[in-house]
Amino acid sequence: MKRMTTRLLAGAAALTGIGTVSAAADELVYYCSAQIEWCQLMSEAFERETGIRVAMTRKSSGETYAQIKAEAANPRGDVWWGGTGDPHLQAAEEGLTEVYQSPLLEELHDWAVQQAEQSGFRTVGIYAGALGFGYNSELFEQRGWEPPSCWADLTRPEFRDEISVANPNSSGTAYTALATFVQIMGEDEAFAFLADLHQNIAQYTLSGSAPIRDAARGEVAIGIVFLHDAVTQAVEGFPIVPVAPCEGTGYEIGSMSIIQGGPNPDAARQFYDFALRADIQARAVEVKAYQVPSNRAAEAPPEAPDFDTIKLIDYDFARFGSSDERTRLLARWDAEIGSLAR
Ligand code: S7P
Repeated sequence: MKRMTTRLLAGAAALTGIGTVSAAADELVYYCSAQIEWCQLMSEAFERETGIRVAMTRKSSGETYAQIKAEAANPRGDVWWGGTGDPHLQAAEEGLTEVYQSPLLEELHDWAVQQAEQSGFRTVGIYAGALGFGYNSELFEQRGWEPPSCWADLTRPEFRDEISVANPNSSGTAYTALATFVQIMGEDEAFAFLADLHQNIAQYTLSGSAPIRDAARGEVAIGIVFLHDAVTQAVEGFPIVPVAPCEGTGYEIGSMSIIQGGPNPDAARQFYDFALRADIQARAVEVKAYQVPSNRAAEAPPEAPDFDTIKLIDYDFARFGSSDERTRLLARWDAEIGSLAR
């Protein structure tokens, strides 16, 4: 309707010569940090329903945070959808995102609302996912290896150059892993573990889900990822076995934020409400996205990892989503792990 109105106004302006009508209300600049297929589904569904044209960019969580920060003096994006919650919380603390209380908040699980409350309503939970790893069972059989069941198993010498994980600067998944190890082991022990693990890392990827795609194709044996990303590869038919580590594990509250001062605030709020709806969240399964949805009326797909069977830690989002802590931990990772010889 809005699009039609704008077109009619534009047509009238052309006929009467009264100047131009801004097309701004007809557009949404959408930054997406979930898997590309889901990003596209959301973009196309929103365009189809509203007639608002969507310009989409897909980047990992840490990269999108950095882009929004770099653009803060002249914001280009309207809404940031998906990606792990920590960098959304950091953006909120730094005033890079806008306060908005959607009328749909009352339909959401407590954990999603808590994410909103914690940020002063500058972000909100849209899905949840538990961290873990997946291994290629065919490779394991061929090599006669015992399957890993704990984080500690990943430092076994036979896994040299057989593990892939992302770089926590670009990837929200890898930052969740870093914060998880710190919470399970204590900070110095976690960095000692990461240094041992480094011996087995084939590569630190840009994107958080790339490691399990590498494992699926047999380029490495193990990928450290969110469990739902491992499930996606298994559902695709690859010989991937997801593992919820025995010591316990962290999790993400995948989040959404409206960018402060973005060019199309009305369209951003429209998208925000749209993305919180149960019928929209339930469509994730169409693109094999198996996160747990935040709207209580959107059923988690049967393939989604069952949180009740996973030993989840009480992830400290306030600490690990704070600007100082995230900046400090990433600097320590760069100094002590990213700089190690390969
Ligand atoms: O693939 C889906 C997903 O695991 O990716 C998001 C992730 O943060 C984006 O990738 P990066 O790790 O590269 O930032 C998660 O929020 C989401 O569940």
